[in-house]
Amino acid sequence: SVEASIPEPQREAWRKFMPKPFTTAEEFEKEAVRHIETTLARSLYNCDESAVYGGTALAFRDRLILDWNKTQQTQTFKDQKRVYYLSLEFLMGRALDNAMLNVGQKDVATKGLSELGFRMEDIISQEHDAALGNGGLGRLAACFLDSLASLNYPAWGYGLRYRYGIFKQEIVDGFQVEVPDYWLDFNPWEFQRHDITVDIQFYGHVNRWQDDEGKLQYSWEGGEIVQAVAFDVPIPGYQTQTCNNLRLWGSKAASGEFDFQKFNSGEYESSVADQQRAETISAVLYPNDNLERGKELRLKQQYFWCAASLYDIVRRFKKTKRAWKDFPNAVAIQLNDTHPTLAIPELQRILVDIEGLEWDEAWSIVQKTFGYTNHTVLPEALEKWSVPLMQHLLPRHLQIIYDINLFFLQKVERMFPNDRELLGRVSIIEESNPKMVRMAFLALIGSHKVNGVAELHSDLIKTTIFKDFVKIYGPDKFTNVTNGITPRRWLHQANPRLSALIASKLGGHDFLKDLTLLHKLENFVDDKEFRKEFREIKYSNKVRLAKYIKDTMGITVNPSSLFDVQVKRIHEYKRQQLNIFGVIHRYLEIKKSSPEERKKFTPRVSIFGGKAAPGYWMAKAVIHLINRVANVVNNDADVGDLLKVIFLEDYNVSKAEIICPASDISEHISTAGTEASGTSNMKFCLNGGLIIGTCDGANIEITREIGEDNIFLFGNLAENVDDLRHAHLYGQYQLDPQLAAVFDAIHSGTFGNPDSFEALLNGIVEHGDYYLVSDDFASYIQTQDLIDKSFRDTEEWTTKTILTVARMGFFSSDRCIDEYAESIWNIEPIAQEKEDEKK
Ligand code: B1H
Ligand code: IMP
Repeated sequence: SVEASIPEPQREAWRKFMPKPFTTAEEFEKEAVRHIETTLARSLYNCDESAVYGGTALAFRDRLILDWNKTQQTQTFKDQKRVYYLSLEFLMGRALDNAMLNVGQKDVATKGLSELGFRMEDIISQEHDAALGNGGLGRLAACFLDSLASLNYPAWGYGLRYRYGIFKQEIVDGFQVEVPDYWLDFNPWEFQRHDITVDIQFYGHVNRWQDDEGKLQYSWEGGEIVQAVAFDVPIPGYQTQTCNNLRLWGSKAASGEFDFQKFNSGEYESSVADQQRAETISAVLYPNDNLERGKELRLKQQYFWCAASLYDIVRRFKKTKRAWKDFPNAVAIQLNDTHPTLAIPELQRILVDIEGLEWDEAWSIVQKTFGYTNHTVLPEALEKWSVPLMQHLLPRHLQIIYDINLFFLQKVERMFPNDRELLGRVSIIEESNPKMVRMAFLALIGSHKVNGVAELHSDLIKTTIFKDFVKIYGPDKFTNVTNGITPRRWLHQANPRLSALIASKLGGHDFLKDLTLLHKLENFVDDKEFRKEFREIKYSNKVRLAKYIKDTMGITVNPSSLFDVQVKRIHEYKRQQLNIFGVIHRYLEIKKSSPEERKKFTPRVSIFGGKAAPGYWMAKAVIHLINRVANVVNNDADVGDLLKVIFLEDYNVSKAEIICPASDISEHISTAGTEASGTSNMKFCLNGGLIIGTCDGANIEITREIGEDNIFLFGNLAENVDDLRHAHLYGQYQLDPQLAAVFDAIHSGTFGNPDSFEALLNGIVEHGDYYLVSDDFASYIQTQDLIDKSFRDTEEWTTKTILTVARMGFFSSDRCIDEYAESIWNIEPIAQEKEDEKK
């Protein structure tokens, strides 16, 4: 059993044989070679880069596991309050480089590998990205895990172990094609816990009876059982012994479920089919970003994961033998958006139906335990589940949700008597046909705090989707925690030369643990030598990206050009269409100018990247247009180096690590009020790139921190968006004349058959231009011209980029996690033993 331990007299022997972590290149080589020979069964004569990657990863995993064991032991022993971060997405990217840098042994391993005849870079690039997420929401969860461990907080992540992560994107004839991402062929970073399994129930029916004291009792019976198996992923902190845990649940048929009756009576195939049906639950990540589709399998995923995680959390709590009312003093659970909202009725069910607590006592525990982070106000992304579906799949949970709603509405009724409309607006149940469960309302009602992810967004949720709830609960239930990013991956790992330059000026790498120290760089803004090195690093990062473009696409781009980058999920609200229309405008301007005039253009490379949800036709049309434009522009001899257009295939975390350090300008140009925060804006700035952006999400706070002179803002403000939309639909609509010229070019067939783009253009010209592309076009073009000018003044540009880096301290996910810990979770870090007290 998990709890068994070695008796005291025998522990001496154990301690004597405890493995010791390697510290020299030679010790590292010994470990790596041992793993290659024995764990992987490869030899001197058939050892390629992938085997060396395997040996290196396993050598580091051993190290992490030693730290992990110690960390879990300490956390169990100290029994401080822990936080559990529930997220359906963890977009981790590669683990090896991160592990080497966090434990501080990358140099040792680099030396070791070169003694074995391999280059570190080649070995690192053997690793398959762990891509269990769509975009910002999933990557935020990954940055949070890094910060939680680096700050020594007792914290676990809980997620699903998808066999297929986000699809791999291929571009075929300019169209996106989705290819399955099977990433588990060789994954040295997970540990299957054969002994940690939970049976999860679906469907069935509810029994109700009176017990001896006349109290109503409920039990949920029958239905289908699927087994959840734990897979643990170690999460090392940066330069600390803390190694936290990410527990991912895989699904398989429950042991009773593999029907031996059927098996023995010769129905072998159908018993295997049952097995496969169970495994389907954790088979694939839903590839939608900011979009909900209401599929039954998705609801099954959500319940499967919530129920397994809560069972595990409750089991851990019960080991401590504390009273139930103490549960919120031992456990904080954070809901990453509404996807884990079923954890709320599930905990209530455990406490009332299984543990026998009174409803009110249980409900007070539930509310104190949960916190809910909202990540979007887009209506199409707000989760709703149909009541009949929930009735079928989770009959007892639906009853509990109805009871939660009843008690809540009674309270509202007492506060605001006779306001029927208010009751209808705030009810968890939407009275539509079919009725729907509004998950955001359930999450809000079941939590003690609700937060948005940037100041504007946190204000917006209080005036739009949750307006009535501010009246009911008061403003203090709502708070803001502006997103952040981990400087370990997004500066130190992605841009080692910049990290080293900064360290040389600030006297060490302390800024990686306290990013506000970057402000000291301002002292060097006039230092000639520093400025030169700073520029050279940006240039060499651009050379690296140019080489990547050449190697993968065969297109030559000039690294002296202005690199203009927009990489993120393709979505109408993020407005890649605005960007590509701007590119077409630029192309038309170049074409109509004389050879003399052409010399005045600032050469640009417009780089796009990102995936469209497979069923999102408008987003796919945008990808197609970008590729058609690229085809024409890149092959037009009149244009030459003045403009190149690149669509990078299969944008993911490890490509972001190459792209972010190589941009001069990146685009964060969502319609104001639609992008909750954005986090790539922070990554580009931290790497000395400037941004063109709208007054949206975290752009606003970035501006406040780095200064208006160092950012290129344009476009309408969030407060004007509703009026503009209304005017489009009910006034006469005037297409911006420069945009009209762009549309004329598309219509005339400059970029091939225009039929493919009819819907895209019609959405703007005929159907109200919901995303305000035309309203913002003139201001966008003008701002791009300003950028051209500014970029030509190398000295001015250098000053802007250095000041930007120096002022990005606020956007570390460490700051963000400290805010959650203090204002929502009420948890403390675990005190670390000092070096000399160890042993
Ligand atoms: C964000 C999502 C999202 N907000 C539904 N909402 C999903 C919604 O699979 N689904 O159904 C998946 C993802 N993702 C992003 O979160 C915001 O758009 C960004 O602005 C924000 O920076 C990020 C992290 O807070
Ligand atoms: P849990 O909290 O019981 O789930 O424990 C999580 C993991 O931490 C287990 O799988 C153990 O490996 C480890 N662990 C928990 N308690 C102890 C302990 O007292 N000593 C050592 N390891 C522990």
